[in-house]
Amino acid sequence: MRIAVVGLGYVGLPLATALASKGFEVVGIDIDEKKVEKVNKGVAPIEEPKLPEMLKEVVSKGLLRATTNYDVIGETDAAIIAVPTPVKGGKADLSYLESALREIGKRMKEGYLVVIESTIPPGTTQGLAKRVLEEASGLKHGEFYLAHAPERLAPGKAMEELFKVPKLVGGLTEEDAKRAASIYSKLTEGGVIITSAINAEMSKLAENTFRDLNIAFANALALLAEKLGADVWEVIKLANTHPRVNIHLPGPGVGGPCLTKDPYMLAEPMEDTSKNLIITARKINERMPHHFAELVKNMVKRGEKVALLGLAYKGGVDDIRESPTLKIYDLLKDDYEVAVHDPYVKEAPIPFTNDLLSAVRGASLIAVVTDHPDYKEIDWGEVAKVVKEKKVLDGRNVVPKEEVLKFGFVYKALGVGT
Ligand code: SAJ
Repeated sequence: MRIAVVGLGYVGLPLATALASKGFEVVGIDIDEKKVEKVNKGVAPIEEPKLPEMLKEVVSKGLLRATTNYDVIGETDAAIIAVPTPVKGGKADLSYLESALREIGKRMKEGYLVVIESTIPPGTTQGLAKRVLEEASGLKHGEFYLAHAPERLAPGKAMEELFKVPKLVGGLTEEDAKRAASIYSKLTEGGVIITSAINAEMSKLAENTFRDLNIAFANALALLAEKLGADVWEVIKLANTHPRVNIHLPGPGVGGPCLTKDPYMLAEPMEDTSKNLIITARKINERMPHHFAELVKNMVKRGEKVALLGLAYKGGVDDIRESPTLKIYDLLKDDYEVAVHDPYVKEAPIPFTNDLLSAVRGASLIAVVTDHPDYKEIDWGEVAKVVKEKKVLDGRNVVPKEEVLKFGFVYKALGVGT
């Protein structure tokens, strides 16, 4: 089977590579010529563990190639769409999706299958997608097939999860779903679950919104613990000993491309009270970088140097999309000399270093923003020698408290009151 994957980003490229590794003949389509060139050379334009090796192999075997030209749709049997669906002003911008659908529609023949992996507002497959494909192709649904198989990949684990996580496949009819499922059943050991398009659309948004609500609750507890003189990390650990409780962790913010936007897509068509639940949780999470910046300001005099540890939006990855650190940097940069450290990040719109000692040298406060595993292993003795003032603010409960106290640091954690 020949498959076109439209959009060679964080979702599309790992998927195209994984499909090719299972023997499908895959052609990737992207509007970015530079990206296409790189892929054709077997070089990954995005950072994702294990992707470079796999990509190189499938490209060299001729199983994956890339192009900017949609005419290749005519040589394929199915297209999987993985283009961005950003949220602007609380509403999903579906213009990239619509344009991809139109370009595919113009070129697809009877019997063609279109699968949407992009995260979309409920009703988009039945509404916009079917309409645009019918208009552009002149075919009626039934003469072509249409399904929604939402991506569920966590950046940093994509090449594992593609082959392991159960795949939800929602069709407009069962026939649509079965056709799409026949592709994914060759990809994932986690199994393929067939459902309707509307259920697949809603469940994808529900997964990420559940996580966002849960983290917002943890953050609300952190703010309360600070006020009452409790320790939120201990409170959550205790509550989670209950067999039916699983409270997530608080922190200086919720970043990444998914949790920061998907809740808005789910909330948009809801009636007010339900919508408020989701929007309020988002607001709590969106306020956390401000709260963290306030904690910093309470610990250190204006004009001093502050070292922010972690620029990636979560631990163990080099991805800075919607990272809370970007916001915190912005909130502090006018009043402090701010140095940002990250062990993994290679490119960013703000100054940063991969060298920890240069970031903390002369600092009056070290503030940990990201839960990189590396921050559990810091040599605090060495750090103590180069800082101006020995003060640590731990936003993620990753710093070994006893260890830093031993070297004479003042230690404060987010979510812990005095
Ligand atoms: N975070 C917390 N506290 C926690 C867990 C996470 O503050 O207890 C923060 C992280 O630091 C990060 C943000 O939340 O800034 C988001 O990280 P994440 O680990 O929740 O997930 P993502 O955004 O990398 O990926 C999510 C995943 N969804 C779920 O786990 C339900 C992934 O499986 C989805 O495929 C992905 O969104 C997506 O593309 O939709």
